[in-house]
Amino acid sequence: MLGLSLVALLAACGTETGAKNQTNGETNLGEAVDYTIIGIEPGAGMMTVAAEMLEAYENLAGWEVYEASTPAMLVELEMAIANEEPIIVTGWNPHWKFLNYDLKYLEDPLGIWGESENYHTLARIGLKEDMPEAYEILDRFFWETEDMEQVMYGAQDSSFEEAALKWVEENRDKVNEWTEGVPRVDGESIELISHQWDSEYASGEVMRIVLEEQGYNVTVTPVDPAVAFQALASGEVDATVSPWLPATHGALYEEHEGNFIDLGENLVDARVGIVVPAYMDIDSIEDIPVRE
Ligand code: PBE
Repeated sequence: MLGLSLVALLAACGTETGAKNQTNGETNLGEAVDYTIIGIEPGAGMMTVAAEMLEAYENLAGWEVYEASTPAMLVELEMAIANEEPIIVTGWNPHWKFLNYDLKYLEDPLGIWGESENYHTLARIGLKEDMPEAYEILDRFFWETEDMEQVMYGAQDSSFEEAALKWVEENRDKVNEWTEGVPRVDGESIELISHQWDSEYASGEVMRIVLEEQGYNVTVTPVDPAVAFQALASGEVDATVSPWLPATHGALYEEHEGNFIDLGENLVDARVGIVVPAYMDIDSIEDIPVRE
C-alpha cells in the first residue's frame, strides 16, 4: 500500500512540475524530482549513510531522502526509465537492476559511501567452542559476486530455495572447500540471521543448504540490520553472513564491537551509493542542484 501511494504521490508531482517546466522550456532537475532522492526501507543501513550524506554535502541542503521500500524504489525507477525522466535513487550491487537498466553511480567526492563494500561473516561469542564444525564452515565461507548473482537472478523465475540448491549442485568444488574434513553433526540446531533483501536471501539459503548437508537443523531469520546486530551481540543467534562493511552497517558494527567475532569477508566488491539512469547528465553527488 505504501508503495502504491508513493507512486501516486510522485507521479502527481512529476506531472505538475513537468507542465511548469515545459512553459519555460527547460527542466530543473531539483524541481523535476521534487528535491527527493528515492530511498528504501527506513531500517536499511543505506538510509543511515544517506542521512549522513545530506548533512555532509552543502548542495543537498533542503533535499530529502524518501523512506519507502525496495519494491517501491524499483517501481519508481522503472517508471522513470520508461519515460526517460530524471530520478535519483539509493542503489547497490549486487542487484538485478544493473542488469536490466543502464545505470550509473554518482561520484562521491566526500567519500561518504566508501569505495567498495564487503560482506562479513560474524559469529556470536562462544560459537567456536559450542559448534566448532559450523564455525569452521562459516569461517571458510567465501564466494564471488557472480556466484551470488547466479542465485539472485535464478530466484527471479523460481525461488531462492531452488536457485540456491541449483547453485550448490553446480558448484560442488567450491562447497567442498568450505566443508572438506569437517566432521558431520547429528541434528544440532543453529540459528542464522539475515536481512530481507535479495542478496541476503541468496547467501542465507546457500548457507542453510550447506549446513543442513552437514547435519545441522538450520533456521535463517531475515530481520533489519539493527535487530541482527543486537541479536548476535546478545548471543540470541549464532551467526550471520549478511553484514555490509565498512560503510553500510559500519555504525552498527561499531556500536556492538567486542560483542561478536568477525570471521572476515565472505564476498568482496559490493557497492552502495547514489544511482541514476545513464541518460542523466550529472556525474557526481556535487552536481545535484542546490534547492532554490
Ligand atoms: N542493502 C542491501 C542493505 C543491505 C543489503 C545495501 C540495501 C542495507 O542495509 O542498506
